[in-house]
Amino acid sequence: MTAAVHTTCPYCGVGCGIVATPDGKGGAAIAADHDHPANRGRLCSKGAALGETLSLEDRLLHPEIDGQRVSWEVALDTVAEGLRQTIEAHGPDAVAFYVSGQLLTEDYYAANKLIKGFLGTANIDTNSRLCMASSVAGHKRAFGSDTVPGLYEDFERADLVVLVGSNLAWCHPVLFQRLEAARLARPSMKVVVVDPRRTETCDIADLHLPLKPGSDVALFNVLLAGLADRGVVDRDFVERHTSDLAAALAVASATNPAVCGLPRSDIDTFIDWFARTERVVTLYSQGVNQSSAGVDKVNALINCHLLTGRIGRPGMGPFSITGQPNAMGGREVGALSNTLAAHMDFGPAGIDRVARFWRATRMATKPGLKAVELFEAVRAGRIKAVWIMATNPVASLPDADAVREALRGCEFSIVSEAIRASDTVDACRIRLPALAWAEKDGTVTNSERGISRQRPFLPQPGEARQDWWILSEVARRLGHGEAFAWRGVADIFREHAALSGFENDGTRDFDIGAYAAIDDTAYDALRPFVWGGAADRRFFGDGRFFHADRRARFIATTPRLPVNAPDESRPLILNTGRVRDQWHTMTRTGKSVRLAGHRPEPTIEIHPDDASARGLGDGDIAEVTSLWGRGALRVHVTDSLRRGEVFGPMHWTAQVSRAGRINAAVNPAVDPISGQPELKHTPVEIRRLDMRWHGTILARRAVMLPQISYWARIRGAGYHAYMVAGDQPLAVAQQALSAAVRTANPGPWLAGDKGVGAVVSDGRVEAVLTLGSTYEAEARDRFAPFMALERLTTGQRNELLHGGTDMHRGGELCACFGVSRGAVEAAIADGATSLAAIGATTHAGTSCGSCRPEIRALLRAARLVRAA
Ligand SMILES: Nc1nc2c(c(=O)[nH]1)N[C@H]1C(S)=C(S)[C@@H](COP(=O)(O)OP(=O)(O)OC[C@H]3O[C@@H](n4cnc5c(=O)[nH]c(N)nc54)[C@H](O)[C@@H]3O)O[C@H]1N2
Ligand SMILES: Nc1nc2c(c(=O)[nH]1)N[C@H]1C(S)=C(S)[C@@H](COP(=O)(O)OP(=O)(O)OC[C@H]3O[C@@H](n4cnc5c(=O)[nH]c(N)nc54)[C@H](O)[C@@H]3O)O[C@H]1N2
Ligand code: SF4
Ligand SMILES: [Mo]
Repeated sequence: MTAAVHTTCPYCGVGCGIVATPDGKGGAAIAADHDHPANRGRLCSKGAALGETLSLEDRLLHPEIDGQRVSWEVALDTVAEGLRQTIEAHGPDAVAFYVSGQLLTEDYYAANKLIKGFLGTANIDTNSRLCMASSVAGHKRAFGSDTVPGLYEDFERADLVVLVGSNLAWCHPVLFQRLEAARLARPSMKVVVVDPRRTETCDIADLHLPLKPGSDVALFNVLLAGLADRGVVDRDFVERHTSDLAAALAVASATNPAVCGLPRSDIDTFIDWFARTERVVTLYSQGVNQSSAGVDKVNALINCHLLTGRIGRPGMGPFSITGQPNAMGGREVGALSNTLAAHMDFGPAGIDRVARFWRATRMATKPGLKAVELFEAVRAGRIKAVWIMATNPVASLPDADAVREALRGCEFSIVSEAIRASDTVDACRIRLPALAWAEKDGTVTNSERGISRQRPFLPQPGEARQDWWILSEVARRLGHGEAFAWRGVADIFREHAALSGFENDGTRDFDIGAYAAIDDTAYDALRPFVWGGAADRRFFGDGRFFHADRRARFIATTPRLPVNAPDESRPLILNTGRVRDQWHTMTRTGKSVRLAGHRPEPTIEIHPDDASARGLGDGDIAEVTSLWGRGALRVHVTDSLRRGEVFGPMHWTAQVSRAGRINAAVNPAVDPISGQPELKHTPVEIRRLDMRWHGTILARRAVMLPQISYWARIRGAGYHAYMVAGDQPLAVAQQALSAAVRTANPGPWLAGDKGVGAVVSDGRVEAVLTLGSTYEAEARDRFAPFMALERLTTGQRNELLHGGTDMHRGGELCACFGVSRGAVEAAIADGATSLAAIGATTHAGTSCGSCRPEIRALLRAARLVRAA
């Protein structure tokens, strides 16, 4: 295989098209697809670095039981027999699947069909429960169906874009770039960001509303009442196509805006802009969904679009942006525990229809457990067999230590995984090797209902198999061969399409029945397409919703406080989320060198006032403690947060840090309707850990670190980088760490100044260690250039041991060209005053563009300094 293959990015829900050209040596060149409607030639830093994630060194390549390699026959027989015995002895509800929005639609369909149609339980939930379950529930309450009405082009055609709880610049960078470009072309367009933090997304905001966490319902109630007061009501639309406005308005009018903690004038500006602008898109993400009031937040903002009739027409509507590449496919196959396939529900008609279509032998007849309760049931022993696919719950579920304990105590834990070691793999008994992105075949659906092909471009490694195949082999062993007799993914896609059209007649939004007869060649060549909607592919422009009376519902949303409130012993609110260059639990982005530099460590961000009240300084190590657990992270002091709130990234796991796994501390409170956990609001306290030394290690071969209070590791080019700290005396640490470094990286040891030591063999640096009583943020960047040299000159050796260089100061800003913050600052100091000028001298910001908000921030800071 060396021809270029058109496929889809495996990361975020934007669903960018990618052209992959294998190099014949296991790698591939990755480029943006210029013809794909989602990105038209754009990629972000993560997508552009996909080529660095393809190596096989960390892959799970053979089935394993209790740490022993076994054949597929043995593994599949064991899984099937275990499921059969569990069901026989304890009933179907003692079995559960926990799956993922990162499965392809065909895999997802197979998992859902097996458990709901043939094992007799709906105990299948997906990590999308943590991601967009509140949107699903909010859509259903408002529209009678889980429909995303709009299209990406609506952002470009809107005159006002409201981003609620979305850090679009970092989490959906290509859409952010499209928005940025649209704004440049049409400067009258306005952007409002509603987020307690001042994120990089605020870079393009005309108005930032840093509301009190959890107060979105109040804000949108106040907006609804404000619109009604100003008479901005589409009376015709409201009368003909909606119901229950009075109750919603009554609650909205009684809402006190003060709970948002915002200046009244800013709220008024927001209402004015919304009132004045016909074309408004309200895009929202995890700041809305991951909340104990998530569903109400969704409905509060949809209410405003229903009142003004601004839905389903160009440039307007509520827009739930999905996180994972196939979050939408998961909704289509109905893999949430409370939904059925093809956008059907657990009503008698839905159950009967799906059962007939599948010729189900043991159809689930009631909804199953939702993610958090599902793992509680595993821990309590009510669920005795659990099968996890394409997700890492020991890192990504709240109260994560309890999840690990649940899995370790489970008699029959199965994980289908692409990689050999993860926090979840480590806790499971049976490990099944799954194919990964470059090898997989099927379809995914992006945030705008766009279905695209993922096509394999690398050979299948080892004995790894695609998830649908593993599932059908187990099904066959359980006696369901006929229902799972697919020869390939095209068979599954046709069945999925046929079910969507089965007895539909316009009663369900999701209908791709036209594809039920697609042949293999056409499936292989399938071009990206958006399903459903009217002629312009939008839903609801005609006012026809999917409740039985075809009307949409206003929902009366009463503001309420988050479930766990801060108190004296835990006065801070822990907010969590993403950073620009890492994807979830770092199993893939963590392999990339160029993605490592932007945020190399797990940090806890804190406001300067809260930091000084606790004696915390930038670079300290702090312990974050909640009622559920704790973590140890690097402190970053920043006024981008409100007082009383701290922020930690979700990405670090036990594989790459000692205690950066933030979900050990995150509370498992959930929304009462959607069951989505409140991942953005945990009461915590933070205290400084007294470290007696800090250090950095760069080593070509991985080092087994001794017991120390803090460590985090990342990739370097041909080496591992460790940031370390501890509370032993410095001399003791120096000895223990240099011994550990030298055990893994043997060779002559050279001692330098200021706690620097290095193994230099034949003139090449094998490892370098620096330890001191204070934290040196720049050490990794200072030593990195030496690791790139095959042979040190005498001058370079002196520099390494006695000086170092600061050419890479400040960490990596531009991941595409490896340009440091220091280099950009130097360009500014040399007179560059624009993005273009910086691009011309350093290349920074000229490729994927993900770093442009940060460059602009540096330019602004420099302007302020000059003005002062
Ligand atoms: N780089 C990167 N991109 C990703 C991912 C990744 O791992 N890395 N993951 C993908 C996935 S699966 C998802 S779901 C998306 C998530 O995409 P986003 O939802 O944009 O990302 P988050 O950082 O989780 O959270 C968004 C914002 O919600 C804010 N927030 C917290 N509490 C509140 C509140 O009460 N109200 C409001 N209005 N805002 C609040 C946070 O401060 C945060 O800035 O990203 C996708 N894209
Ligand atoms: N504190 C906090 N926690 C959060 C969030 C937050 O904002 N804050 N966000 C939540 C959200 S929105 C999400 S979506 C989740 C994401 O959390 P997870 O789903 O747990 O994170 P990933 O690292 O994407 O895990 C996917 C796993 O699947 C494996 N894999 C990749 N491809 C395949 C495949 O084809 N088959 C199989 N079988 N395995 C494969 C990968 O190696 C990886 O281990 O995290 C949630 N957790
Ligand atoms: S925006 Fe980035 S991560 Fe998302 S699909 Fe496009 S390239 Fe992939
Ligand atoms: Mo997500």
